[in-house]
Amino acid sequence: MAQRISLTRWLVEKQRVQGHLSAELRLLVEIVARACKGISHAVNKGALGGVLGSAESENVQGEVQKKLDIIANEVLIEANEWGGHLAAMASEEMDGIYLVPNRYPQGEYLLLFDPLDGSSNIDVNVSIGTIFSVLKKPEGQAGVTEQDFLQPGTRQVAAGYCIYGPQTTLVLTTGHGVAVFTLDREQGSFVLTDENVRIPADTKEFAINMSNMRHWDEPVRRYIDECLAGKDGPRGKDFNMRWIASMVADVHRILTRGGVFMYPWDKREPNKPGKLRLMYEANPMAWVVEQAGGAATNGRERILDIQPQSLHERVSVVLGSKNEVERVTAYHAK
Ligand code: P6P
Repeated sequence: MAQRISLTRWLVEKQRVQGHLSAELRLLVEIVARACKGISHAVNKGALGGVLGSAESENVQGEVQKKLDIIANEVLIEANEWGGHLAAMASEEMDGIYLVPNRYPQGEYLLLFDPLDGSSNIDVNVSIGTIFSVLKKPEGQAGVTEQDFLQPGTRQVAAGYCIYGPQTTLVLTTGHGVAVFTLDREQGSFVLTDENVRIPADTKEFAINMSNMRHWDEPVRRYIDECLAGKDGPRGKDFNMRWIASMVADVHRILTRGGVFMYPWDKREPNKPGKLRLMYEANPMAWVVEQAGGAATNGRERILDIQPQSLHERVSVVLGSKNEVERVTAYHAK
């Protein structure tokens, strides 16, 4: 049987042998992974843990929070605030940034996360996940402000997600490809199960919420119509469709077998560029996808190049198999 490599050993080798990350960043990733283990445990209890259903409160997005949204957020805050590797955190579930309390040592990293993405799937036992992104605090300044978080996705130093599905799987990049770790519940540790993940450049599978079709812009309608036309249409091949409505699950499928994921602008909210959040959904997923040989744009420009204007800003997302993303982008350019 192939030797099992734990997340810790893999990170130590990447730090010590290949110099891919600092000791502080390694500590951060290990702590986030441990927090995800805790979240996985709470998610897996479901109704037995009294954690399902609404928390009867709203987040900054105006969305009703689920009990597990708040639990996951608290687990990540409590796991990360004392370690000395962070200066501050930001979360989909919190209006402003969270400064590491003065009683703890201050670090050089900024951690952003969507603590539990896909909340609408919690109560129906469908895969959900945690998405995280790590930036460096700008050099040579004492405090931290929201402005310090507003860095383009190209400045991330680590990013990934943990999907709570039939397996609990951590997917990570530090800029040297994508590695996958599966939680061994008996040992309580993440074990390397794949690395140097590659997304096929072509696909026959698209992921989009079709119920919004009448609201899409013309280029998106054209692309989807051509997929639906199948082998007798301009694409000359039949397409399959998947829509799990948990970004982590749709992205994980694409990382595993290719595909294109789209959450485009639609005219229901013309002043919002899209539904998904740039800083802690689109940027980390875009980096993982690019590191696996895929592409990620907002329909027109590379997501990672977007200069954020606010912490919770939204963005249109087209990501996955490179040749498909490039086709959608070309249709927008016409
Ligand atoms: P819809 C989950 O709420 C989420 O933010 C993403 O994980 C997912 O891709 C999308 O929204 C689903 O949106 O409109 O299909 O429910």
